[in-house]
Amino acid sequence: MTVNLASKIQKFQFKNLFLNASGVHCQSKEELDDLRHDQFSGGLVTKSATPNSRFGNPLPRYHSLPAGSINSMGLPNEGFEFYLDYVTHAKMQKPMILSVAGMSKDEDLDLLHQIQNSDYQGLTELNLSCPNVIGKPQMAYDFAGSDQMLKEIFAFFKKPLGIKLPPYFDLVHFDRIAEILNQYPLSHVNTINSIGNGMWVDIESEMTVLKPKGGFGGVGGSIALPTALANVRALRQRLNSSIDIIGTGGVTSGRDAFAHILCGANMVSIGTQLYEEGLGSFRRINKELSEIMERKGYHSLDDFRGKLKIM
Ligand code: OXC
Repeated sequence: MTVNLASKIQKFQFKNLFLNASGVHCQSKEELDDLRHDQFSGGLVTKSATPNSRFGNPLPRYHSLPAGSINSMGLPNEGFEFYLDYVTHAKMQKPMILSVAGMSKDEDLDLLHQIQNSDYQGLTELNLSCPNVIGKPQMAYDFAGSDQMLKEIFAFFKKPLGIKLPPYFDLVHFDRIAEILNQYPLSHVNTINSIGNGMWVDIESEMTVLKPKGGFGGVGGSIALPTALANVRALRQRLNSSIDIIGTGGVTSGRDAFAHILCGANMVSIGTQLYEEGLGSFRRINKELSEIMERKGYHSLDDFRGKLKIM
């Protein structure tokens, strides 16, 4: 039996459901080219672009944990023009998502104006949830502010636009954010960004493992899987069916990807595991997911997407 891992966001067809998580292996031209040519990833997401190139936070700013990672990169990137040019002109092997993150609401609006006025016709994703920029709160935790911002954005932005969300932890917050997002013609939400402002301590040196922000950083990898699954599930239950979901967080195997799809994910992205294992993770996780589907007699993702059973 052959299984089909094809999926889509709106009209954009991906030959399989796997993406890199924004931030991992997607900053330089070489990294983006690697992803574009990799036959086991379905699409790619760029590093979140800020108006100008940035070095990001001081090093060390990434640390592997026993079951995941903690980072405080601080949006190092080549600047908006570089990424807009890449996604507009690179010979397409697969659909690409342009991720953007201004340092303020005005910068977000300005970046989106530039995309609206450009030749780019693909998917854009506004990152409202980076936990690591000093002095910049995670916008998507400000419900009224996010609502107002989306209102201003959709007054002029007519291209496909999704947003990257932080994890929510209270059912009331799922209700609130979904109620806001459902008012707007979003192409998708990408959930979750790393779990913000965690801490890891090296007891020998009695020091934090990260330098920026006094050692606080975003937690990802296996540790984040239960939170990611809950966010995918809770949002799928609440969002309009017209809004697709990219499940991000804690995917290290085909089993984890299968769980994300059962919770309702249309696409699945791989962050910490891609960083730790490299591009080969796409091939392995593809194979593992296909084997699970074969064993269960599923031909396509639609056979089980969102069909999580409750005990
Ligand atoms: N989430 C982001 O949105 N950005 C990066 N890290 C993270 O966990 C970063 O650049 O800090």
